[in-house]
Amino acid sequence: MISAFRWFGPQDTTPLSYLKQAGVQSVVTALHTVPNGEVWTEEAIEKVRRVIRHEGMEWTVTESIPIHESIKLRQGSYREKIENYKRSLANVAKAGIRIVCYNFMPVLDWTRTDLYWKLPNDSTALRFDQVRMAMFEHCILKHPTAGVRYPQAVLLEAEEFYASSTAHQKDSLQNAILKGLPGTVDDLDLDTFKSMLAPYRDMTRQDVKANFSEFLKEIIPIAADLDIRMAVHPDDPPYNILDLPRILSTENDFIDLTTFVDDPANGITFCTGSLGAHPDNDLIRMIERFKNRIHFLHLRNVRREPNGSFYEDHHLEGSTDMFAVVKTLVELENELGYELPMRPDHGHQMAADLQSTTDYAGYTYTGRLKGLSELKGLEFGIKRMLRL
Ligand code: CS2
Ligand code: MN
Repeated sequence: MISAFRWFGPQDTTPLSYLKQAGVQSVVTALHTVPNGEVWTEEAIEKVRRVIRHEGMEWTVTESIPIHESIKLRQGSYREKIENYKRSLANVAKAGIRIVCYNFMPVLDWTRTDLYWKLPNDSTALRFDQVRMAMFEHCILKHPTAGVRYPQAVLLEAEEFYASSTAHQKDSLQNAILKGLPGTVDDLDLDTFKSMLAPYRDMTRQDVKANFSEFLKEIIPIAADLDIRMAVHPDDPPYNILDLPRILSTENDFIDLTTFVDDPANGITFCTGSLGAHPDNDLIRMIERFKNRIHFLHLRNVRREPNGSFYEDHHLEGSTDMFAVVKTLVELENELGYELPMRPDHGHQMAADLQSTTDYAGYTYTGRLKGLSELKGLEFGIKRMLRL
């Protein structure tokens, strides 16, 4: 596994020198200041690439070139946005960047109800809580279908929770869910958010899948010609929320992906944190099935709870057997004859992180450094054990 780390560009509070000191070879970044849907120019890409090179590392993975909502909906300016996407891909390829991560989640990227949830050791983690999500949808947003989508017991608990929450607690829940992610969506207010949900009201999963398939049919041949591997990121959480159709949550969804366009350039970001939040996903079987479609690794562990809630546990602890995952990946790399870039996906807020503020929840330096070290140590031991 090639040590990779996400960096949010020159505005990131974590300097590149910290990545270098952590043994990072592969920097994962994007042009975070370019609005979603616009073309990434050669000059702008080159500028960032040069800064990374100057520190002795390479920009090898783009995460993400975001997909404009009009493409997911296949409405409005989607034609122009697809053309822009193709141009961005061509420019990225010119800079020698060959892996492009993206996602196809309507409206939101990953979603959590708590960004600073206290762990027993006083560090904090990201958490998705079913009852708090129901409270947001049913009591704050007043989503028209929340009352029928959630079990009655969950709704009752959510209502009680809402009644006993302070204004500050309600605000922080709303902010956690609507938290804009760097380079993907902006921070949203409730009304804007409602207007973004509206176009999906009558769309089914099949509709969004069809739009995804159309997008792939246009993009993958171009990516293949440019020697770019597209790596779609799974939904997070891997099921529908807010009645929005999510289409990349399970093994069957990824089988569909591979059949839409049967080309290795049409690949996957294997994110164990996102996929692992669904109890039916057998991660080992998925690695073995998708093999050369896996172009980029996000390793992270979640601890699932019986009602669908989960939190981000230590990288080697939680509901996913990380030993089995890393062993299978090491074997896969051995079979493929090349290594995959792997970044620790999120980290706890701990130690020095507790004193500094980061704009990017989950992207603390020390927490991710701990994750990277543990994962690389695990890989080291497995390789020795397998005599590789
Ligand atoms: C990331 C995602 O922070 C994360 O969980 O894995 O935000 C990811 O960058 C996007 O979904 C990929 O487009
Ligand atoms: Mn991920």
